[in-house]
Amino acid sequence: MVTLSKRMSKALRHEPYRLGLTPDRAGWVPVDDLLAALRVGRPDLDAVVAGNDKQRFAVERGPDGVERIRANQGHSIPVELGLPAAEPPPRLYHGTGAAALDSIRATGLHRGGRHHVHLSADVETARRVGARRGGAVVVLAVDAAAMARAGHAFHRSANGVWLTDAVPAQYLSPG
Ligand code: HQG
Repeated sequence: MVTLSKRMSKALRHEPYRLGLTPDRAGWVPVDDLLAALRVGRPDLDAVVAGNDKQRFAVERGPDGVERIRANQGHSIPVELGLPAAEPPPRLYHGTGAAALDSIRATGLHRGGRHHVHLSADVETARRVGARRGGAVVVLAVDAAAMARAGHAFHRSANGVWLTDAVPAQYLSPG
């Protein structure tokens, strides 16, 4: 299941074109197209969508009646997720590797290859995100209330990840 989840993430977020998939502007592809491209059966796909620890995928019936699927966040291909701006909780968290700390302190958080900087609502989740790469983890607190007051926009993905364009260094402190 983890392997299939990773293949689905890659197909829907990063490399649809290599698999012959053409997501629409909002990142949706027909479920049947994804099944064919990945050569998997519907029960396996449904199990990943339902069982995924992070609710990474959304399945729905499109306006044309065709069932479609997209990743809830994390794309590197251009997509308009259409998420409304949302008021963030006063504090958000970002987990990262200790090696990145000096650079982050100097220049703030950048979105890298993704569309947004990803922030977590709680320390525990942030720690897990930071631990993905192995090595020492640092959790930073983000003064989201001050950022919002200063006009930075926040969005909340369907699976509860907080997204923003960048976090200037002045809003960061040890978590
Ligand atoms: C770091 C996973 C140096 C940043 C997770 C991070 C998340 C800097 C890395 C989602 C920097 C980017 C996103 C700076 C940022 N100097 N390093 N100025 N600014 N960084 O993977 O937040 O499994 O693109 O700290 O659960 O780690 O894909 O972002 O370490 O929600 O669903 O640059 O990915 O979700 O790495 O993770 P990433 P992330 P999925």
